[in-house]
Amino acid sequence: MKVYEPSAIRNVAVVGHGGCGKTSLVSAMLFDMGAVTRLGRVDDGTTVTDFDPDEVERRISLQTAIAYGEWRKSKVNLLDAPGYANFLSEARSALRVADAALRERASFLRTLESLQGAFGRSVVPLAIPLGEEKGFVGVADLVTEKADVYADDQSGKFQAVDVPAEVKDAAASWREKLVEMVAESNEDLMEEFFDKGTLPQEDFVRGLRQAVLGGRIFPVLPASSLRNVGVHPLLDAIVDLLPSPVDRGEVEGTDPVKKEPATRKPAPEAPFSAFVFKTVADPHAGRITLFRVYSGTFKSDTTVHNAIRDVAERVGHLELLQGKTQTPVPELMAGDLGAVAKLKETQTGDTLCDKAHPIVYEPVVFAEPATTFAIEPKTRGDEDKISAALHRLMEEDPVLRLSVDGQTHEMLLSGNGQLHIEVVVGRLRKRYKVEVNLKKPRIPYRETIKGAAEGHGRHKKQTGGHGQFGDCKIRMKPLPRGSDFTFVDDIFGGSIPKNFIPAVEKGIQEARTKGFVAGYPMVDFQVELYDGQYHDVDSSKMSFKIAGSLDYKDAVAKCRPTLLEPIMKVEISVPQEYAGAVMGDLSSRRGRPQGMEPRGSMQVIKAEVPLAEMLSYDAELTSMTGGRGSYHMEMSHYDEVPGHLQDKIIATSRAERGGEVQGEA
Ligand SMILES: Nc1nc2c(ncn2[C@@H]2O[C@H](COP(=O)(O)OP(=O)(O)OP(=O)(O)O)[C@@H](O)[C@H]2O)c(=O)[nH]1
Ligand SMILES: [Mg+2]
Repeated sequence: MKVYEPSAIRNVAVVGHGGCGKTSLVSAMLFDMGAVTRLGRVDDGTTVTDFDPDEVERRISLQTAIAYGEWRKSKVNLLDAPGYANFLSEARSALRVADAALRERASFLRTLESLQGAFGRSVVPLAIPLGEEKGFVGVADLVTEKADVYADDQSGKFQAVDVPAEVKDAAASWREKLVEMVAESNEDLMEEFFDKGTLPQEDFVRGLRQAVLGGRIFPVLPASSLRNVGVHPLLDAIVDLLPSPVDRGEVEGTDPVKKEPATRKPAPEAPFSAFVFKTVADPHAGRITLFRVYSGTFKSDTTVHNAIRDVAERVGHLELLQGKTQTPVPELMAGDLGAVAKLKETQTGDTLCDKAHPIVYEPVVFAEPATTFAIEPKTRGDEDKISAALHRLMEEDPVLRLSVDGQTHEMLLSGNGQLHIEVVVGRLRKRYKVEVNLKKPRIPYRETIKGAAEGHGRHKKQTGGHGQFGDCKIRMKPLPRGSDFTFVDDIFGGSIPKNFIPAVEKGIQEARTKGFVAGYPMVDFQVELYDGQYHDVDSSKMSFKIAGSLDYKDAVAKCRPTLLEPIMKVEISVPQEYAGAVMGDLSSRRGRPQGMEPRGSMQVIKAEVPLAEMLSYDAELTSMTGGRGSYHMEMSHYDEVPGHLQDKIIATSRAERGGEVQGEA
């Protein structure tokens, strides 16, 4: 396998919204580069980069896959990222290790218009299509001023022809705009342009490259991946115009020993460093680590230093990945992407380097999970197996979280959305042979009191010989939200001996975990123990514990107990045109808007919404926005459940808990 110099490498992430044709385009590029011998199709499950059985079955990409080919002596590394919002974290990692992004859109002319609308004139076509839709047969290249007409057999073969008469005027006018844009991007070219009225071809091409590298021009090209038309000019543009790792310049990181900024040159002779952007948990091959070499040369069969974990990693064969297919390589130079199996300690986000020249690169930051489901094993006793399998899956999926709710004792699985969680459940079944049921998680309601009152608890039993006796009096009052519980010992004069007082508190503590109204923990209140009675022989810790719990019930009943529910801080990101509908929907979920702001082409809506109204939000946001909206939420605070909604929650909880609830509704 050939080893490529940094200047001959292009790392291109293909991004765009769900189902817009990214995987198909990657497939056509690989075929046209001769990296594969047939044109793979998403609909037949034959593409290189949608290789996971779930991807084939669902016909959507679930993870970033890498593939490569050679085009005009350069190595083109393609990162095919998923488009659906559920898997955006994967796209984030892909963009991190790419030097350029190819943004895939569905329709050329509409795309051009909307892009120019959003980003202005700097979005320019480098070619225009010959024909539309099914009649799209080729492209008129605005740089070479030639046209290519493609064979109708998806072979990608084409004939160079003169620009056809019907697009000649359009091509000339676009070319003129392009030359102007290039001239505008550089002062020398501007002068030349004013002198001569145009630019010599050589200067134009050089100026175009510089303008693209400098981010002053965003080129757009028409192509059909299914019909394999117009893909060659796209590959040419990748090699000619997009930055190589060398163009990207030095990479910034931190020296973990000196704790100061450090940089690395993307050169093969520099000290070695690489960033791990993804981990795949293969049930057979074990852990596969995907990395980008940022500096130096990574050689097979060496030992490297993991600068994050401060451990040595023994490295076996380095591999190139063509989707799932691995090809061993002796070494990889700065800028290249590759994989290595069976590293022991290394995780996604880690930096590998030369121990003598330590450096750490900033890890990719992932959004907090948006959705939580409760999971239960289909077969009793499978809990340990499930948790072990999920921990393996969490290694490759940093967004996934597993926890046990302290209050409801449910096993909770959190991820980016319902689709994400369903895919994980599918993997548990297929890879690890364990089955789980998904349920909406139970809402961790709480209870509190709204008034203050006194209570009296007396426990007295006289059965034959030794009796039981404890008597206590408390004052109970509400505390601010979030204060939980305070116990104040206000006994003077020994009406209850010191050694029994903790028993009273214990009795109240135990009783409050069972709530009063609906069996949820009672919070945000204070109890002040101020009086009581005891008996020299019959009093015991147990008697006072029982008295304490009776006292608690007596007081709570008079303190207007009520239910609290968790309120979430929700952030929703949707394309502008859906913002109104999403806002309207939030208000039907008892949401309180907290503001809206544009972020790129998206609107970010912030609101506080009760968790109870958000349990199936993922599916509904997907259907409201055609899969283009994403959201995440985190716990904000607890708030009282509105009166008219309490009865149902109380009835449900009482039915579930049988006779365990203490108070009367
Ligand atoms: N008509 C038409 N359909 C296309 C084109 N490109 C892709 N498709 C179809 O669109 C569907 C989605 O294509 P993919 O290539 O999987 O799209 P994607 O962007 O990779 O999708 P995700 O990775 O799931 O976001 C498939 O059924 C393709 O056959 C195209 O140029 N024209
Ligand atoms: Mg895809």
